[in-house]
Amino acid sequence: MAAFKHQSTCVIHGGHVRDEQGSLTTPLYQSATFVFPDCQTGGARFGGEQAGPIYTRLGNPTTDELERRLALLEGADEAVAFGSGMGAVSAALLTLLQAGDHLVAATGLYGCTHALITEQLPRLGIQSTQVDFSDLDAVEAAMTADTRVLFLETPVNPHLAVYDLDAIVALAKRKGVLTVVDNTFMTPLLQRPLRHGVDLVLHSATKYLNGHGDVVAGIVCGRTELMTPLRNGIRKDFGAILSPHDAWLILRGLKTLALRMERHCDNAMAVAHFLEAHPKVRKVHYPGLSSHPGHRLLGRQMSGAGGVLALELAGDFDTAMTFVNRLRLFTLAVSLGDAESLVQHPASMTHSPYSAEARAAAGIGDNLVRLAVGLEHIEDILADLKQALDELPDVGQGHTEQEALGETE
Ligand code: 3LM
Repeated sequence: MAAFKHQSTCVIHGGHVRDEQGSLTTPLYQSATFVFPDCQTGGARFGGEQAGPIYTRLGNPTTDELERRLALLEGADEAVAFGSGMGAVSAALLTLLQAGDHLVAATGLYGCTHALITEQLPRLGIQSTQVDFSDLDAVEAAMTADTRVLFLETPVNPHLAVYDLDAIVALAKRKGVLTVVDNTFMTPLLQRPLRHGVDLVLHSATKYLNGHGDVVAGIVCGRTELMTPLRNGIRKDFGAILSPHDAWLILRGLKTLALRMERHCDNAMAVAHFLEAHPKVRKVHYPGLSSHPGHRLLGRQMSGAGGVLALELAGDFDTAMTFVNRLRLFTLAVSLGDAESLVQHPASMTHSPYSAEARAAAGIGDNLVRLAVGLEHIEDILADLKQALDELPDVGQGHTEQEALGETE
C-alpha cells in the first residue's frame, strides 16, 4: 500500500482503489453476499487460493477500504473493522488470550472495557489484575508466569492520565508479553502506538474517526501475524462485523479528521486554561496543561493533547449534577469526538460498571465531570461554561483567584 508523507493526505486518499466507473468516492457495496462467476471460483475463494469477496461477515470491499486507510494511518500491516469499539476490544483480547492466561490492565479504563475484563473474561478462564500504569514497578509486580498481555488506554477515559508507551513496551518486551493500546482519545493523527513497539492498537471508531455521532464502530490494527487470526478466526466466528454503510460513513468522516483534530485540540486547550483559572474548579485534567503529569510526553509520544478533558468541581456529587444540568451548549450525552460539545458524569454514566471501590482506585470521583469539547466557536463554548460555573455555590475548595493567576508561591 502506498503511504503518504502526511497524515492529512492519508485520511483522504489512503488505500483508495478507483473503481471501473471512476467514482470519486468509495462505492458502497451494500450487499450481504457476492456472486461467484462459477463453482470453481467460489471454492477457490473459500479455500483462499483466489482473492475476491464471498460474504460480508468475511469481508466487504467498502469495509476493506476503511481497513486499508486505518492500517496506513496507524503504520500497521493490516486493520480489521468491527461493529463497535467493544467488538474491537473483545476481539483483540480473545485473539491473544485463552483459558488459563492472565492479563495486566490499567486501573483507569472505559467502563465497559473494565466490565469485560472483570466480569466476562473470567467466565472464560482469563484472569486479570488492574494496576496504575504510571507505576512500572507495580505493573511488573502484577505480572505472573501466566501473564500474556498488558492492556491500557492513554490518555485514560475519563480522567486523561497519560502513560509512557516506550517505558511500558520496554518492560513488556523484557518479560515477553504483548501490549495492546486503546488509542481512541488520540486517533492516529496525534499518537501512533505501533511506532513505540506496541503490538495491537485499537479504536472505538464511534468517536473521532467517524466524528459525526451517527455510527457505532471499532477497529484493530497490527502486524499480519496477529491480524490473521483476528480476521479469519475471531471476527468470522464471533461475528461482530461492521455494516458496509457504516464503513462508508466513517470513510466520509475521516476526510476531515486532520482539520477536526486541530480544532478539537485548540478548543480543548482554551477550555482547560479557562477552567484552570476558575475559582469553582478544583482541578483540571488535560495533558495540554503544563500542570499535568503527562505533559512531558507531548511532542515525544503525542503530537497534541486531544479534545477531551475532565474537571473536578469544588464540591460533591450534587455540585456536579447542578453544573451539568445548567450547561446549555454542551449537550448531556455520553460519547465523544463529535462536532457537538458533549458533557457527561463518569461516576454515574460511562464508569458506572465499576464498583464504588474500583472507581475510587481509578481516581474517578463523584465531583468529576468529563467534557468532550466540540467544534463550535470557542467564545460560545466558554460562555456556556462560565454561566454554568458562576452560579454554583461557593464552597471555598477551588483555586483562589491568586492561585489561578499564578500569584502565589
Ligand atoms: C464514552 N466510550 O462515552 P463503543 N474504548 C474507549 C471508549 O471511550 C469507548 C469504547 C472503547 C464511550 C461510550 S458509554 C455507554 C459511551 C476508550 C466508548 C467502546 O463500543 O464504540 O461504544 O466503544 O466514553
